[in-house]
Amino acid sequence: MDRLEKLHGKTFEETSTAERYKALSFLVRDYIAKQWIGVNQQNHKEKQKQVYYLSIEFLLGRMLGMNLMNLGIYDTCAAAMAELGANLREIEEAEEDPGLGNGGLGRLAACYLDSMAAENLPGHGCGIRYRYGFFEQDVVDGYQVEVPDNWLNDGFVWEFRRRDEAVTVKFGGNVRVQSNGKLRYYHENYESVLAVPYDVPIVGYQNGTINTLRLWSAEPAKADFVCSAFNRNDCLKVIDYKNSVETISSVLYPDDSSYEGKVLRLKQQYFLVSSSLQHIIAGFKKDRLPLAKLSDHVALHINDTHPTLAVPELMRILIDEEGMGWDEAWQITVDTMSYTNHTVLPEALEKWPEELFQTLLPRIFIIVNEINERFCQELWDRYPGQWDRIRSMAVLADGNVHMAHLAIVGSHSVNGVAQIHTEILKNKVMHGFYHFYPGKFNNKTNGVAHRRFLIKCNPELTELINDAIDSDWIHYPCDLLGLLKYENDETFARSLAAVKRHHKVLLSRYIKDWNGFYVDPDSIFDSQIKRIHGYKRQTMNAFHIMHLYNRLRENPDMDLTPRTFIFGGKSAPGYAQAKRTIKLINTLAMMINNDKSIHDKIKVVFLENYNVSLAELIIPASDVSEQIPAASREACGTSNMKFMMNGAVTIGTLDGGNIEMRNAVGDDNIITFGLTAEEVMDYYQHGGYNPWDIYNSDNRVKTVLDQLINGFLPAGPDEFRPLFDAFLYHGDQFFVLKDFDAYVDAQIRLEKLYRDKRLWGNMCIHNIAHSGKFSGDRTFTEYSMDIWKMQPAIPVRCYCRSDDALAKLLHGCAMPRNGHGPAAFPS
Ligand code: F58
Repeated sequence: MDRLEKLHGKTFEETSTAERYKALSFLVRDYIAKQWIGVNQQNHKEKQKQVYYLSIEFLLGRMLGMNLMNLGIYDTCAAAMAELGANLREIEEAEEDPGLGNGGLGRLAACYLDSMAAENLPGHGCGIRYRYGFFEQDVVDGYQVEVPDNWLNDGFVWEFRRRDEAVTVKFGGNVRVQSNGKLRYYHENYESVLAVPYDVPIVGYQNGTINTLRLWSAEPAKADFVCSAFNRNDCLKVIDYKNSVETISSVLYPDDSSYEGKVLRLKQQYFLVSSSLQHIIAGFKKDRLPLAKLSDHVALHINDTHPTLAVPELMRILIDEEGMGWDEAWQITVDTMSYTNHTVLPEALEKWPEELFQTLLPRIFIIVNEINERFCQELWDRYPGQWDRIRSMAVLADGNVHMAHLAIVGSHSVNGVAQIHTEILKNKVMHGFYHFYPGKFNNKTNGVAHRRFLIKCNPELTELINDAIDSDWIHYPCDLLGLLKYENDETFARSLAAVKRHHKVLLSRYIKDWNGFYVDPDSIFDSQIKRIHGYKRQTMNAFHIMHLYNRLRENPDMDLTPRTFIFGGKSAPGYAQAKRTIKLINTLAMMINNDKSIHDKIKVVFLENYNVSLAELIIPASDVSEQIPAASREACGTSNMKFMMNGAVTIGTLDGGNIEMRNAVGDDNIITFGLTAEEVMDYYQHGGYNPWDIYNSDNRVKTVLDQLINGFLPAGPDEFRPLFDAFLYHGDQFFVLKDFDAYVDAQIRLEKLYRDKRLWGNMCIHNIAHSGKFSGDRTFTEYSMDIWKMQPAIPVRCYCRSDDALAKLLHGCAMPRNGHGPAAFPS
């Protein structure tokens, strides 16, 4: 109260919810800061190995509620707010989602920060503090419109600016080489940019650990940053310079279709790794540790290819600044770095034109060139005369720098994010590298933060589980298997259904408020929430809806369990087909939701501006989780796991994490369909698929596709022509038509299962019970032990590293607690 009055100069009653959010958050921030200081001092003293997770994205989600929960003071705080007549949940909702990410890989980075802190492991994030987030999605007349995401408008309570720890990052210029027996490289005439860190504390789950997410902001480096009042041209130059510097950290994934856009993206990548590595090495030296032993004390993780320049940057620091020889520096670099691949899509594997790279980063280019030459020499020794093979693996080839190749060559570990994805990397996409470095490749199936995506967003389910099997599962997620004994327990099933319905009512209210129409909580809530992309096949879902609608128009009395189809997701701003898919979904919504003749049997909802907070609302409320990518294209997926934890049943293809989910729950508890990854890849390799065959033989497909262009849909005459063309004239790249029949059939099976309440309830229980394996704590423990060679402070617990989890559970895994409890919260 005191803090609130001082901060806003108003009485409690006079303040808005946003002001209350701010005052409470500042109070919690103070509380965290005190503990944080102690933890950092301890880290320095103990010289424990630290891991730094380098990532261009961190999709954090709201922090107040999570921090309160992790500190163990949520209930106290909720009660205190209630006493004042305020509602903590409403206050939490006043927090803006920090828009520092776009999709799965960014959210995964945030999940691992959560797990590392919860597991008491000193693991920190390094990223960029974008002035504007990815973008805010408005839907206008059914189209996605990108609005700048001004997430910092009211400040970000959780960050601590550390101007005193700023470092300088150098771009452009030239390199002077001097040889006095030993070659020395001097980078000259460069442009300096100041990287100013903002630290965000990452609070561990009720264990006293506080790690750090360090986000860098670009600022002008020149000390004489003043313009003479008499010289207007000088002034304009200074302003230009300031703007060009600040652009580096202004927005995530700037449009890279132009040369300038590409320069900016590469600048961002180097800015991130150079500032992070300078800071890490300086800290290391301050602790008086020998650089030769860097990898014993530091692990640097490259999250997708964007931070790959960490490899040459570490080489630069070790050679140019620390005077080390190449071989020693290389050994240290490889031992310290590890890399995760998140995609097999060829267009998503980054490469930069050599000329652009060399101009922007002349010293780094020399190092990359040397890495390439040495690597190609090794390849030549092993595969003499095999030019094509060597070219396909080179770091520099066809005038480009191949970032994934650089990341693989410069790391001791390369991992995929699901078993099938790792196998595809090993046997197809990166086969040459696997042949050459078989020991580097390993799998780490993704996992998600069950604290955010179950405990926090679904307290009712958490309570139900706690009542049933006690709360140990929170620390040992595999204990959820204990729920299996509630199969066929009517009371439990009823309670579970009541929890689901409660969340469906909440989501239905949100839809009424935002989309303006009512959806029935007693209909099946069927959700597909993810980036909008061709390979994720939101179009297939839309075509199935059109097909159902066609059947209903023919027979309005058709026996169909009412269903609400929910979509959420952003399209990349330059991705025209994905944007058209959004327009298609919204067009269907407008047409179907207003058609009285079908008696509300189906409804279509597109939720604007999908983000972490919306996911937390949608996931607990969903009965069905749509995970339907073209097999082999989805590296893993993570929303599939979040839905599973909340008792939704998956309808999905045999791809990514779905396969391991099926292995966990068994065929009866997941609905799978469609081409296998082998079949899809076989078509890619050998051809043999003609979408016209399906159009001509399957009347359902013909009708739906024709409706895209024959005026049936209330949209411009040529609005959906490019979609029609993509499916028929451009080969249906992601096999939507090919899988359509199997998908319709799977949907029929699903509906039949849903109608059998007892069966469906058991499926939900099975899914929740087996979801412990997909907690990020399991994945992160595997990373820490297998890749980073760190012993988690808490001994390994029952994380289902294999399918013998049940056995482990039966034998009991009595793991000691770490003994840190929450400190007293100031009243
Ligand atoms: C995602 N990748 C994968 N990339 O698609 C998903 O299967 C996986 O579960 C997840 O990573 C975590 O491993 C992803 O989110 C991007 O957003 C790219 C960023 C760079 C531009 C192109 C999209």
